[in-house]
Amino acid sequence: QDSKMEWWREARFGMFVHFGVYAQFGGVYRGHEQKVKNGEWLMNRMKVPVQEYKDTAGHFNPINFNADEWARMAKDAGMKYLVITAKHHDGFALFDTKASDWNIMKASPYGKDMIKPLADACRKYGLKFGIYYSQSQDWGNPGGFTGRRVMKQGWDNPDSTRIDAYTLAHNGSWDPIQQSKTFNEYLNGVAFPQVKELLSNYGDVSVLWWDTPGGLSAEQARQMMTMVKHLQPNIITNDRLGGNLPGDFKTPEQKIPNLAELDGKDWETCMTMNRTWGYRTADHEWKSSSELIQKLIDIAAKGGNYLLNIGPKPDGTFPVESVERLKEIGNWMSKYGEA
Ligand code: JFZ
Repeated sequence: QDSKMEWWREARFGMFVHFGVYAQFGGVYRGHEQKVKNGEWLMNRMKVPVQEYKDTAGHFNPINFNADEWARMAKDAGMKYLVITAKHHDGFALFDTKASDWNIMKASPYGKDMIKPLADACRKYGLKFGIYYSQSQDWGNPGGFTGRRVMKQGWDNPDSTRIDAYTLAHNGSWDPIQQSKTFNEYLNGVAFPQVKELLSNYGDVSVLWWDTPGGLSAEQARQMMTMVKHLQPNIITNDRLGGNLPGDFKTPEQKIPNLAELDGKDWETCMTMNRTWGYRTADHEWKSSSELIQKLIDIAAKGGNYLLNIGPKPDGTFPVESVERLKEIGNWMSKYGEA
C-alpha cells in the first residue's frame, strides 16, 4: 500500500479543475446573483428546474478548451498532478458515457469528450492524472442524492415559497423528475457504470477524488472500492466516498492544518484562488501569488499536498487572474522549488 503513495508524497502541488455547465451561469440565474459562494452549487441553491438547467447546457460550448495548454500551465507552475471534475453534483459528465445522456457529447453543442485529451496531455507533460467524481450527489440524473440539508431557495423568485415548501416535503429535491428513480437505481444505472468507464477508457488514473460522502451504504462503498482497485490497482483515493471507508488521504478543505492536527495520515489541502470552485463572474476576491506561495510552503513543510483550484470560463479558458498566479508561482518554483 505504501509504494503506490510514493509519487503522491513527493508531489506536494497539484491542480484541481472545477468545470461544467455551471461555468455557463457564472453564478447568475435569471439575472439574479446567487447568494452562496460556490458557483458550482447554483442549480441546487437557486433550485433551477432540471430541464431548464439542461437547456442551458445546450449553450455550453467550451470551444477554446485546449488540453495541452491546461497541462502545460500546471507543469510550468511546478505542479505534479491534475484532478478534474469528470462529473460534479449537477450530474453533467464531461466524458463520453453510455450510462446517461446528460453528458458533453449528447447534451452540449461541443460534442467532444474532454477527459480523453486531458488524460493524454497530462501523460505528455509527466503529470499524474486524477478524476473527481460526485458519486452520491447528483441533481441531474434521477435518483441521485439532492443534498442532506434542505436549503431555502434564497432569492426573490416570486415562486420561492412554493418551491421551498416542495423541497422541504421532498427530502431536498426541487423537481419531481429527481425522485422518479431510487438512489439504488441511480447508483447501479449511473454511478457504478460511469466510474467503470472512467477507470477503463482513459489509461492510468492515479487519483480518484470522491466528494460529499453520504448516501452509499457500507456495503455499496465497499463494492465501489473493490471495482475501483480491480480496474486501477495503483489508484489513490480520498476519504470522501462514504460507508466510513478511510481512503488513502484526507482532505482538509480551504484550510491548512496545525501541527497538532496532524495524526500521521497523508493529507491534501484543496483550496481556491478566489472564493468559488466553479467559475463566477462576480468573484473578485483573489488571493495574491505571494499568499498562495506561502501556503504552499506551509503545507509542504508540514508534509501535505496542495491542490489548487482553477474554475475555467465557459469557453474553456482559465480566468486571466488564475493564469497570472500560475505564472508567478511557476517563477518562484523554478528558483526555489524542487525539480
Ligand atoms: C465539496 C463540493 O460540494 C464543492 O462543490 C467542491 O467540489 C468542494 C471541493 O467539495 O464541498 C465540500 C466538501 C467537504 C467539506 C466542505 C465542502 N468539508 O469537509 O468541510
